[in-house]
Amino acid sequence: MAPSFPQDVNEEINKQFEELIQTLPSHKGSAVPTLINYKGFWYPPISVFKGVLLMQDHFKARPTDIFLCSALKSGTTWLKAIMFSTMNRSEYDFANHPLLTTGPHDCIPYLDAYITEHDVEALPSPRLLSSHSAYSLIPKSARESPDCKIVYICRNPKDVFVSHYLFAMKLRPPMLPPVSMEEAFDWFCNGVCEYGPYFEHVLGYWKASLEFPQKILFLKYEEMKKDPVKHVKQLAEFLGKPFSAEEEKEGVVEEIVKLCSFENLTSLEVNKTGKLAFVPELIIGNDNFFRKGQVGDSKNHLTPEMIERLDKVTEEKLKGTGFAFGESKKY
Ligand code: PAP
Repeated sequence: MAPSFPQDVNEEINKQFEELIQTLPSHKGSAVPTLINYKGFWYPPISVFKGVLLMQDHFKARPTDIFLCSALKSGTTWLKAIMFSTMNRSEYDFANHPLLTTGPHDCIPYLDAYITEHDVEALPSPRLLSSHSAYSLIPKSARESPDCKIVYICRNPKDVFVSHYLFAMKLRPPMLPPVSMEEAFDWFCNGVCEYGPYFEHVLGYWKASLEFPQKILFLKYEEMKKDPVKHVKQLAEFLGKPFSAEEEKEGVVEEIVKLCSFENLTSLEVNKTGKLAFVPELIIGNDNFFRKGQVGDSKNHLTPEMIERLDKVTEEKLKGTGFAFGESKKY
């Protein structure tokens, strides 16, 4: 594990990991049999959790680091493609772009898992990294650095739940008893989901983005779907790489939007048949990260009662925060 860390750090983390998975509160999970609650958030007790322990105190943020943070199923794959192509736009031409042969998840390492197997210090600056962890659990040095940037994406909870449930059922080992959508829905409404509670995850980043607007850009999946060009420009500006007038005239923004579109990415062989190894025990076909890519598909899966319940939970959770999901009331 973690070849870049001294042996005493590895030993300490392994010991902590073994102790915590025995002692932390647990709950049934959907993709995995059990989730454990660490400092208020639910994790699968696999080596990704070791990564979370490692990255909090043993990751050294650089001022040039850029983090893409998100809860599950909020638009990470899409934003990875957009961030990678925006940041590296002068390196590659669109006809021969790495994203044509590499899945978006392989373009930006998932730090929570990556740190357990790789030397993060060996990555060249500026490092683009992703995390599904809550704001309070991403590396302390990244939170405290005035310069390193965080881009967060959220999505309306109904679509997040449905997207995750369908994904989880594909990943759930077949020897385990199935979990019904009703059961998983109940857990989600009660705050139990991987890396969640969902609302606390979103609100943690939302509040931090209000406090540190130069450091944290908060995006909404639905708004990006409505006007991707505007959001790619906003992202580039935030990351200190605004598009020049010449680039805009040449249609570079539109090229990025087209390259990263659901239609384009799903047409590529790498995203149909390629596989992704987050950690040795978590190997996932790239196709699992693409399903419909639409806003509001949850209405085709949830009953009116479920919609009413989740809308009510959402209203209660957001009361007094000033935050609203993108278009969440329309479906
Ligand atoms: P992750 O948390 O496992 O990384 P993430 O990429 O955040 O998943 O979310 C997957 C969702 O984004 C899927 O939504 P759906 O189940 O409602 O369809 C997926 O289809 C959608 N998605 C993936 N790529 C794109 C894209 N290029 N544009 C829009 N949506 C996308």
